Amino acid sequence: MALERTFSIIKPDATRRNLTGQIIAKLEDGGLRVVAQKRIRLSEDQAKSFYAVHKERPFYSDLVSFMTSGPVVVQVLEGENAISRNREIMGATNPSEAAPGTIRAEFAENIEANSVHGSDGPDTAAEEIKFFFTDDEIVG
Ligand code: RTP
Ligand code: MG
Repeated sequence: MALERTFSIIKPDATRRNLTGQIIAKLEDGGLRVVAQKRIRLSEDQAKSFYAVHKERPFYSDLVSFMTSGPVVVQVLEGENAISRNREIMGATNPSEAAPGTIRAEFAENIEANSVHGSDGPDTAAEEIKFFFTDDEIVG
């Protein structure tokens, strides 16, 4: 299988606890390469638009508040089957259901403050990468 790219966010609960390096180590140990990265503060508009797919869900406004509550690290990750590989390394959305050794099992605080985001398919990966990065910011 050819190299694939996915989009990742290290969420505010993780940057607050200074876990960025430990999370990146798990991504790299899992076979992914960071090919673009920046630390930013999401605006309310960015968070609302990024999570627009969830706008009818009961947790939407809490999620937008959480995602704007502190710095995030946005990344493009590259590797074989990067999209599904990243979701394996992250673990289940709810840390109480996440497999041992996954990022969420080790670091997530709860189902919302769950330390990382990863794209869920090729179309969302492409859209999410474009939302945060220009082509010349990605160095494979
Ligand atoms: P993500 O999009 O962040 O990679 O996470 P995911 O696919 O595992 O989960 P998704 O269903 O897409 O939900 C997006 C994010 O919303 C928050 N959430 N809160 N309070 C709740 O019940 C609840 N459910 C989801 C989490 O931050 C989740 O990652
Ligand atoms: Mg999702």
